[in-house]
Amino acid sequence: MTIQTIHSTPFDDQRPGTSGLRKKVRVFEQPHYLANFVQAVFDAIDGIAGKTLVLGGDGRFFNDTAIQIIARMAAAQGCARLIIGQGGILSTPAASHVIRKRGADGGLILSASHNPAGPEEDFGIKYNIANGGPAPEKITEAIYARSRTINSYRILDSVDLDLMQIGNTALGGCAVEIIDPVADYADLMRHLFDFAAIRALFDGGFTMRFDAMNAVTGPYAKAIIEDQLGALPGTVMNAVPLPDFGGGHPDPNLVHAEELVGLMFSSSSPSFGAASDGDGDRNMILGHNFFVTPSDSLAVLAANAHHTPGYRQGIRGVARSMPTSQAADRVADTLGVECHETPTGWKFFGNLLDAGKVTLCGEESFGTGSDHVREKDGLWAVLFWLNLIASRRESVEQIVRGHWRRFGRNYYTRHDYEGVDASLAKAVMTQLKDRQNGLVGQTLAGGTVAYADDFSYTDPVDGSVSTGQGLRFGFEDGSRIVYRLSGTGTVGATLRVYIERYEPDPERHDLDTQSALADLIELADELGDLRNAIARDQPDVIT
Ligand code: G16
Repeated sequence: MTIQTIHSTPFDDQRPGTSGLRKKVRVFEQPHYLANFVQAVFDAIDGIAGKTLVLGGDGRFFNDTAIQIIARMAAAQGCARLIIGQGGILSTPAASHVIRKRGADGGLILSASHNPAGPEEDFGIKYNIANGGPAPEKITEAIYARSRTINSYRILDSVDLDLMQIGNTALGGCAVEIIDPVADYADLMRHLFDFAAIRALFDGGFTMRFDAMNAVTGPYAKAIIEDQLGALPGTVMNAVPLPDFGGGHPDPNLVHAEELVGLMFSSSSPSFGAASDGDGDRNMILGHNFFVTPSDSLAVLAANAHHTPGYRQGIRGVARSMPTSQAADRVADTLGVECHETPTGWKFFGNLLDAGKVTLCGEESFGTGSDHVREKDGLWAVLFWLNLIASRRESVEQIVRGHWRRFGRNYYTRHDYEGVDASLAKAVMTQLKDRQNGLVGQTLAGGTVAYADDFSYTDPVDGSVSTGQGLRFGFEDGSRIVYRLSGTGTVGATLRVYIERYEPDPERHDLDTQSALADLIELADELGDLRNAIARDQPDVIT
């Protein structure tokens, strides 16, 4: 086997976004595109020689091709050990766990998360560090800088690895271990949650559906929910991971998980419904005729963590991304624990988790997780809810309504305008920023503006500062309108508008969310002048 040095020229579009580099498959298929980026990662981390790297992805189209290229590059550059999920499969949280458990130096996770897959759809790659979490900005910026100057990479001239054969093999001088992608993760879950109580729940006739959306969580959910917890066969729907996710859009929300949503909002609904996304880090929680917003889910888990074996000792603190509703803040306040507000992106939770400042984290974008790994974790959230249902003997709706009675309700919605011309979206943000000048103290939609700013975050652990993280319009009663441009899309720009209002009065906890927020929604359209500026009458997706 010879080591080849391949000459290439830099690409200027390899800056990692909110969660790694995400592009159309056709972009990744360009000669040298993936290899250049991987070389930029290796260079930015001072090389891969002597290191252990975990490798896996969500099984989408191009996953196996990419794994073969990365493995041969790592082997050519002195990597000591590669740990790869069988078939090239590892859910994002499982990859995070394997990195931690095996003491690896890092990992490359191949996924474009909830974005559709297939030859004409999306692919992605991100580097996770030794704590199992996404690389912080310092590293992603170094990768980007290197990608702009790179002019060659080294790769082993070898045959493909057999990714299906569990066990040890070698690639040049690099030891390669193909592992069962589910086993370690399932073990971890067994330690965190009361499997006996959940099993008793299912034995007693409790029913659920978990929609794996033909993406990576199918094998994980089948092994844990059906085989280990005893749920009826067929509980996991769309359980077979497919390279194009069955042509679907594996984003677990009310719009894209329509099959599950239809079932949960019908008379034949099971008691509990849940879904995860392409790479298994997102989750949606549903009861019969009842949707739990991700922000509420975080708050409920924080308030009830003591019901589970893994968090029986209580939680140290909670962190949420800035646009996530402030429901969890109220719980933290009551529990007397720390509460942190970070920019969007799971990478910002890593330091807080490592420093033991927080135990639970969550984001409005259907992400919830804890210090058990350094990624958000879809199936973990589902098991947490099952544990709560089993120990409280209440339905999803009863648990959430009880939570609102105790803490008040944060009505919350997100409006997404997708595929907007990037320059128009930028102009909206500039215009909004200008509007913020002198706004504090003024009355808008009957509320007094308490602050109007561009969110910036100083990491309390390493002091790093991240600016330009979203425009906030906050009111004295705690209501907020936030505007942000997504960092995960691959076509044009996605403008996100997040709207929130706190309602302490239990008599007013039954309103439809869009009606409860109607005046703020109107104000948000008006402030952004969205009808004129991007010529859209309504959002593409409302969650
Ligand atoms: C990623 C990040 C999340 C973020 C989400 C949405 O999730 O890991 O932290 O909240 O994107 O980001 P944006 O609003 O910039 O599109 P995932 O599930 O796509 O990896």
